[in-house]
Amino acid sequence: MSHIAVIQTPTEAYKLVKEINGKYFEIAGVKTLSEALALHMGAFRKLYEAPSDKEVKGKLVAPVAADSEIWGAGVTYQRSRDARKEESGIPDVYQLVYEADRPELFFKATARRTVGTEGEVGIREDAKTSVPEPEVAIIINKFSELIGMSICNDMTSRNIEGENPLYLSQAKIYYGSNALGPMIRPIWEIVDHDKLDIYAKIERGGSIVWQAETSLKSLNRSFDDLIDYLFKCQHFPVGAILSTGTGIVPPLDISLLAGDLVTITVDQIGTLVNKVVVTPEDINERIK
Ligand code: DO4
Ligand code: MG
Repeated sequence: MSHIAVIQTPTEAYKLVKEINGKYFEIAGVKTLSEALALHMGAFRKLYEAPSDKEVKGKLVAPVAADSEIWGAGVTYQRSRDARKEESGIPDVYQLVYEADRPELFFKATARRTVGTEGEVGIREDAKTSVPEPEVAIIINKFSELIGMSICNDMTSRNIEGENPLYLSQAKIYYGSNALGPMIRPIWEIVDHDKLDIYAKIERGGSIVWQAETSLKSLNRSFDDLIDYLFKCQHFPVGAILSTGTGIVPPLDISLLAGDLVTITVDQIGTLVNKVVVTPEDINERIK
């Protein structure tokens, strides 16, 4: 088993490597995920599968390149539709988009706005309720070929979105709102990639306060359909990462608190773990 991974080294912020048994190896001919996603899948696969004994040391980071874009799909599972109808003052939009041909797609994050496994995810200081959204992310090259799968936590300020769907960007795009990782599993290594099980839990002070599971079998759209719409009237010279929506939503009385641990596991892909911190309103003045 192997993964496409990104590590930080003393000289490179986002170095693309091949992970085997916890060790990282150089992939000759490609230095970043963007370079990989600018190649046809066959060409990249050849480079990826060529034997490499050049081990590289570094810290595992989110599987992105400096210029990666992360997008989100929404209301792609019945559970997401129902939870949103329950919390929203304007429930019809969710029912309509669930049934429509055109999916909900939104810009979620850049590399700078994304943390990897063991990074900290944020809950907005000005939100009353915040939830994780455990999702499968698909990695697509510039030719719209699906080359791998990863895990995304599409953090959401629930009451802000619930107040008005037009607040979606504020509910979903803020400092600390996106986690991706731990790595990318190449699509050619995954068996039945559209049937994987997804598990999530929130731990607080060592106890599980919420856990749930779903399966990609419950996804209401195909990956091909989502990719087709994502690539309409768009230019993705370095490919794109698309989080395919959540099928797991906590009940209304569960909200994340600082110190919580969110763990998302997807069969054959891996486990993404993130600690929750509060994103203060004046974060812009605090970080250098
Ligand atoms: O409609 C708002 C966003 C939906 C979403 O992120 C999801 O269903 O996962
Ligand atoms: Mg989502």
